[in-house]
Amino acid sequence: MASQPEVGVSDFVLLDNLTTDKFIENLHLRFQHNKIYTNIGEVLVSVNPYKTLDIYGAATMMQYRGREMFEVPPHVYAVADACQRVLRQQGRDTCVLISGESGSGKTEASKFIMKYIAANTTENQREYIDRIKNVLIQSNAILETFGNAKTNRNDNSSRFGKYMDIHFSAGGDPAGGHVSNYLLEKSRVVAQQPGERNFHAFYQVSSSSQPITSPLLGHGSPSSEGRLLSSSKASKLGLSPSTQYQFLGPGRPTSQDGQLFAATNSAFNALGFPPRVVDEIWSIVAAVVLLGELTFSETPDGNLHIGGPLSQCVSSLGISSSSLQACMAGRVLCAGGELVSKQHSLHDAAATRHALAKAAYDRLFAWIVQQINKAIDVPSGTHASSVIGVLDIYGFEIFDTNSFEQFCINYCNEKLQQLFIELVLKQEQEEYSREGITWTPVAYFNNRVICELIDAPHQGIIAIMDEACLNPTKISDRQLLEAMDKRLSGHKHYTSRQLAPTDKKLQHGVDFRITHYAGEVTYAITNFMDKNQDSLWQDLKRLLHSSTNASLKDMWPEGGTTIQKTSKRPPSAATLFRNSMQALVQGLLSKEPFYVRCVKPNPRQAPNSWDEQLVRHQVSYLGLVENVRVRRAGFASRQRYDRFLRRYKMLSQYTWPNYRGTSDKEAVLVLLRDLAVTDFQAGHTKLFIRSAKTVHQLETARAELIPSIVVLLQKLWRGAL
Ligand code: AOV
Ligand code: MG
Repeated sequence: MASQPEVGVSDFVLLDNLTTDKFIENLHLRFQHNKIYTNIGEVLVSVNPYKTLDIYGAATMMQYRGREMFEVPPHVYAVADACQRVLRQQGRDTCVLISGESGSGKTEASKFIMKYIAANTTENQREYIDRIKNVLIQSNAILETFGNAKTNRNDNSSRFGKYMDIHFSAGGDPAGGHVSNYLLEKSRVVAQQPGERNFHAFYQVSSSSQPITSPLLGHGSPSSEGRLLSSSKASKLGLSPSTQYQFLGPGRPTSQDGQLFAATNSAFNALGFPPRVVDEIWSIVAAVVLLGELTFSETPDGNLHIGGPLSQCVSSLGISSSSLQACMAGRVLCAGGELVSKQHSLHDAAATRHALAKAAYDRLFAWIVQQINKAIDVPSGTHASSVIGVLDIYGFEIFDTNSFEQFCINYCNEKLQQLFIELVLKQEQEEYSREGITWTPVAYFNNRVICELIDAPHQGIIAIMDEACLNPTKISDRQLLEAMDKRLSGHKHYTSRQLAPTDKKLQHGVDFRITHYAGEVTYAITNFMDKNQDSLWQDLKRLLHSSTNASLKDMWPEGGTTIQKTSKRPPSAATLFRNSMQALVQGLLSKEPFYVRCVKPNPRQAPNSWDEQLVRHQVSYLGLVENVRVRRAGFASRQRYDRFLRRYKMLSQYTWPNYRGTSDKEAVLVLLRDLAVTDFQAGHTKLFIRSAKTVHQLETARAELIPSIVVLLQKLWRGAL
């Protein structure tokens, strides 16, 4: 690779006199020179440039192919290549864990990794592999349309957690994939904070009634489908780009939304979604917007009257006006084992409408992920042997008002940080002391205590919330907060106004505060009970199942059953989320992890702007300086003596073909002395080599010797020697 002048140090391990100031100085210096990537050993630190850099093209990709991380400048491609190499050479599953706060560049990094992995394939079955690659990459476009939105932190913020497994054939080529999605922020469907938008899909479909002048149109069949939809279907959907819709807030669709609409349709086409299904998906999205426009009033004879675009709304949902009317006017309940009808007040009707809109969209999203999985699944008959997992979650976030969704999102970030601490900081240090390696322990903050505050059985916040939800008498949000206060008083990371009466930043009876690893967040308890219970009237499920929109019907199979007199309460939203996080962590633990730690340079999403305080805060809570300390005292390689000896014994006349001494450890030390290798420490059972370069040199020497050894062995076998 053409060597470029070094800016600062490209690996923090090489910094003289490591301090947080020096760390930030190096990060800033490199950022100013557009060197957004810096290593900490094999951990990659990435700073969002908020501008397009010419560092992701095919030529750059070629420079990283098959190269060791220490041979090439730090880059997200180097991480992707290392992942693929471990997979190909050792047959081990790997994963990339991308973390950082909202807007720090996680989703972009995940896409670059996928792009690199997809491009780095062999020449076998080119056409088939090209299709798989295309499908994997296009699936991202659909997920972003339906699962991302503009927030005050990020114009394209992921509002769901995404973990994608890419499956590889025995030859090392992508064979398919699987997406797991975590808790979509569905409250956004009906309301957004000032300055934010609803999910992109809503604006894309509303912009579709405008003639689309996208450069993406005019390239083959997918685009003509986009055009077709824009002219005929969109007007049928009854949406107009210039109308202000309740659920869409003050923001109007932009020309970019129009272009992205075409791109989304093109992606649907690439994944093999039939045009009928695509039409049905957009119908549901449009119907959700129209649900927000319905008005409720009472007729003189006391019945519910629905005004607004009712006929358009029900036609898009594929249901009858009368059935929607019935579900808004009242519901059937099971009380004391008997089914009874309950009439809705106007307020109940509006709340039911909101619940229906959220549930319809949430289920639509989950269903789209299922369809994507069918499209990218490893075809039967193909043997997929290993996996690279890419985790791209919603980043840690603090808004003016933080609710149940932020609570879950920030908990997810705590779990990921805990995984990083366990694997990178804790286990590494524990191994050193176990092996008797000379070592000064590095102090770091272990956020396990915060994870437990949230998810400990019986005592954690989730357990307290679930208990309240199970209570036969209805518990209010305020009562829930009181229960939490009672059980959590004295916990260092939990505060409420009741526990700290002088803390004027907290509203009495409403707010509680968690001191997260990444900062203090004040949560408003309002709606925690409802959001955790997350129940939907059975009538509404039946309503959606009755749809003539075949996709919508398919999304609500449980609506096909009769109303049950006794239905078991399903697990709460927080419990489901906690379980899915625990399963995720278990899955990740079985893979060899690589880390990308993303840093946001300023809160304005602006290029060339550096907010020292913001960066310092992230460097601190990500534990980056501690990471360098552990790494510095750390070692690039550790191997059991017997394995090391077996692999390298041919490199010394004293150990080849056999060492005549007493132990493997002794043999390894003789071998190293003969090779003049000094940057190691000898543990009780393992050898620790400090630099990756030394390991590389050993590997090269071995590779050079192998052909002559093979010749020698052949001669031996033939009795020629
Ligand atoms: P996030 O995934 O970490 O936030 P994104 O990956 O969406 O953040 O990045 C936010 C924006 O920063 C992108 O839309 C790009 O405009 C810009 N950006 C990020 N990385 C790069 C890069 N390498 N080069 C150029 N621009 C970049 V969130 O989903 O809100 O938690 O939770
Ligand atoms: Mg994201």
